[in-house]
Amino acid sequence: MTNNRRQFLQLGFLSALSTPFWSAVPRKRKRSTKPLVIATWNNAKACEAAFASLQSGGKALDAVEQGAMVPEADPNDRSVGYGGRPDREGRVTLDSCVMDHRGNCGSVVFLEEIKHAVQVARKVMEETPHVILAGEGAQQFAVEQGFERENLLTEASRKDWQNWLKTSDYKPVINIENHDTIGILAQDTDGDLSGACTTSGAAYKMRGRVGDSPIIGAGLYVDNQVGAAVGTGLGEALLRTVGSYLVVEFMRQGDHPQRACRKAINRVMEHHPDTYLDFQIGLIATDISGRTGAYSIQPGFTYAVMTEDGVETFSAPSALED
Ligand code: SD4
Repeated sequence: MTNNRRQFLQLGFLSALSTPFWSAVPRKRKRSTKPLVIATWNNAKACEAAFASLQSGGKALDAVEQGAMVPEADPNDRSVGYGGRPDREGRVTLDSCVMDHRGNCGSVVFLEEIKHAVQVARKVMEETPHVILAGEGAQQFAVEQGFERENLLTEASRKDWQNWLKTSDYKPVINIENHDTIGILAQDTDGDLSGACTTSGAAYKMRGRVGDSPIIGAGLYVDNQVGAAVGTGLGEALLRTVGSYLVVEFMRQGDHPQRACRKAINRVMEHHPDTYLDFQIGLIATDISGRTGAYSIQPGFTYAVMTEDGVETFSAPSALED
């Protein structure tokens, strides 16, 4: 045996001894090509719109955009787009982002008077050299792209805000004032993943406040080699923990999406030991093999999944119930 070969074998043997078995690279899962959509809260209609897009040959990115536009246009969804609850000055400001299977992303933050923030986020991704546009600049860009300015404050949301002004107590009500933001993930028939998230943010937030929903890694993350995750709830907690990215990283290490969501929720709670009882965070995820999962801190978080078998809404398991 040559010296080189002996050295090589010795090194191989030593490195096998020093490599703990749990750090072995997880087996790559087989990519599913069955269309799938998963969305936060009771967004079954959004799932149906997204799924219809997949079935007519749309890519996952088209699907999540179509899905997110449903609650954006719905005045009864009080956390998204038209009809969303305003900030404490009575102005509706929107946050949204998209991420595709190539790792491209686009986002708008603090956008006013444009209903379909998710479409503007996609335009930022596709038509600009940037990832995020904010406030006036985002609105100017939207108008240049042909979007119309419109008043997004409905009478119902204006009345609620005026009631809120009587106390001006900023303590978002769990599962109510941080409820219904849509985070939506899709897998298309090529097996590619994309995601979108769109919201009017925390009700009665300070003017200028931006949450997790338009921030890649916090509110949404997609890695086409691993899976995708999206969050809802009190955005500050997901910003502090980069929650969606964390879910994807747990999946990369081999965790099932369900376990990955639970571990990320545990991390959020560890990060907020004195306050986690006072807020909600919900996370949903899918991996490339079409397995899905969800988990929240508080009970009450729901999510919808659509496959060829139809759409179904589930209650996510939660840390406080388990
Ligand atoms: C935010 N995460 O702005 C959003 C709110 C939300 O359901 O998820 N509402 O903090």
